[in-house]
Amino acid sequence: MAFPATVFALASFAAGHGFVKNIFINGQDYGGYLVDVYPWTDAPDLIAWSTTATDTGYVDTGHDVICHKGGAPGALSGEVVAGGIVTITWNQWLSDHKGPVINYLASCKGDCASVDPNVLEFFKISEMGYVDGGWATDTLIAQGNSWDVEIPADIKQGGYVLRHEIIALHGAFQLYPQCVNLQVIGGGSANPAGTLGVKLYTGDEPGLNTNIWNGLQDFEFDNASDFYMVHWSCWPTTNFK
Ligand SMILES: [Cu+2]
Repeated sequence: MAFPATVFALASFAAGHGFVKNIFINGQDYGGYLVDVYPWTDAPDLIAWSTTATDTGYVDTGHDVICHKGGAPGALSGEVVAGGIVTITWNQWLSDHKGPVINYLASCKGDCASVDPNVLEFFKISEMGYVDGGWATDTLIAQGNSWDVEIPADIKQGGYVLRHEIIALHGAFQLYPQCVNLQVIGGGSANPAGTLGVKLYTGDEPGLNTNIWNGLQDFEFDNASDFYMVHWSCWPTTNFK
């Protein structure tokens, strides 16, 4: 006896994690890279980076950390005024995949559509970890799988890659980065130093190698930001949560 095909379809869907399906900026709705559709079609030009992560799974080391597996720049860029908000919306997130949500920018020093991901130097602009008894991913789900990213008001105008990332903390750390091209207008003169994508994490951070499914008793949470690894501060520091 054969199982109905829908059983398998549902099973594979449930095993998936998520991807960014929309990016909203100042009333403009930009489509995300629909990794469940576009790899098999003639995908439209997007501000979102394409990936080959058709399993919507995680990455944890090497080149894939930059902008996920096979990450390649979008052909377009979303225009945002410095100090403005970029709202990232995922198609879904699993409530048991808990951990921080972190946002980085990297200057493209030119056209983001043709930038080499290996030379992008990312600086962190915001992060949330474990706050008031809940993880950032709980907040994301409560917000309809959405996250507002505030672009620093004082950075230099120009092309930037926004690297938005969820980290799930069970077993080996699981990075779920998603990249988007932005054209920042206005702004000031700040030009923060960054870190190559492959060097964002060493893999040895204690907070990244824990399994919160086994409980949190081994960790002190009086400074949640210390917990989850990232050893350089946000720009500007007032965005540090
Ligand atoms: Cu998973």
